[in-house]
Amino acid sequence: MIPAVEKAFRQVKALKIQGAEAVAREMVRALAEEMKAVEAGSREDFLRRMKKTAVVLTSARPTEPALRHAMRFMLFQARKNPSQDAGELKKAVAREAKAFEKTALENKAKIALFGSRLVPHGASVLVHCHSSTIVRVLKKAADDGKRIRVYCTETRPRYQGRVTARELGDYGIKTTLVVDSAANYVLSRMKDTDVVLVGADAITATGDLVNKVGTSLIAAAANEHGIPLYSCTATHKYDPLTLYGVPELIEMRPREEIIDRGMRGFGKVDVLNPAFDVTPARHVAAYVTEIGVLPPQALATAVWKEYGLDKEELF
Ligand code: RUB
Repeated sequence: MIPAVEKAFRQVKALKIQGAEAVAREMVRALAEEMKAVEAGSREDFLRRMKKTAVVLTSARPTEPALRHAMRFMLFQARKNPSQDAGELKKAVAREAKAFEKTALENKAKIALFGSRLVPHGASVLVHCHSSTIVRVLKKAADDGKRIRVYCTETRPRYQGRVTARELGDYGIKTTLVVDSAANYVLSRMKDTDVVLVGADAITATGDLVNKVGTSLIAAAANEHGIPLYSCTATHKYDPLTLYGVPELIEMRPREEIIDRGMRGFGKVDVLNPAFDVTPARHVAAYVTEIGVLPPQALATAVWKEYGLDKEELF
């Protein structure tokens, strides 16, 4: 891999670039950069190398269907015109990477519009982790003149919630940072017009939500208090492999994220550090997507209806 692509890979792996959307876009750019530098002897050679690079880039975050989807989409686009030689393919891949980015931005604007309509004036909103989509929804609500209060969980162990809190605070939105375990306390004081908003890393065929670890606990508590939880996400987080019985992998992160170098006396202690967890569909009020606000059970069908069956090679 060329140095710039290696750097992108390292940054994604180390969570310096995080959030499903940002990861997918960065890797599409990286794939296009790598393919620009490749000297392929033939169309077949080009496509073989492209697939190899896509598989390597995907391995940076194993639980990122948006990333897998983006890589599949790029391969599918590259393969679809058999008359293109290696030189033409190079240009086509660069074009597709730009188109991917454009569509992602357009989708996000639609989700921001639909999602902001679910946030009433005067509402309190609880959010978890850092989702660029959620930040966009909340900024849109603020742009529309709604006065809202957002509670951000810190999101241990990597504190992505601090990023959210800073971004919203800087935008002039009233923001409160709380420790993760205060989520139930916040929810218990909410009124029934308030909402919980989270992003998504993956959505399964049965409508379950895979998102930052802790989401399922917040969702269960929100359900208990009668507060709706919406997941705002582009439909490319839907993982078609789950339709064929493939379980969603949960990425395990290193122990050093929890037991850092300064902590003594933990040599005999094991650490479990899952990056994500699964929220059952029954705790998700709806998915707010670019094609509309969908109940979890309808999402898979709606995606198929809108975009057709996923005929791309699944890996
Ligand atoms: C981030 C996370 C986000 C989703 C959605 O986890 O769980 O909620 O990725 O983000 P991590 P977006 O920090 O481990 O990547 O809406 O930006 O796609």
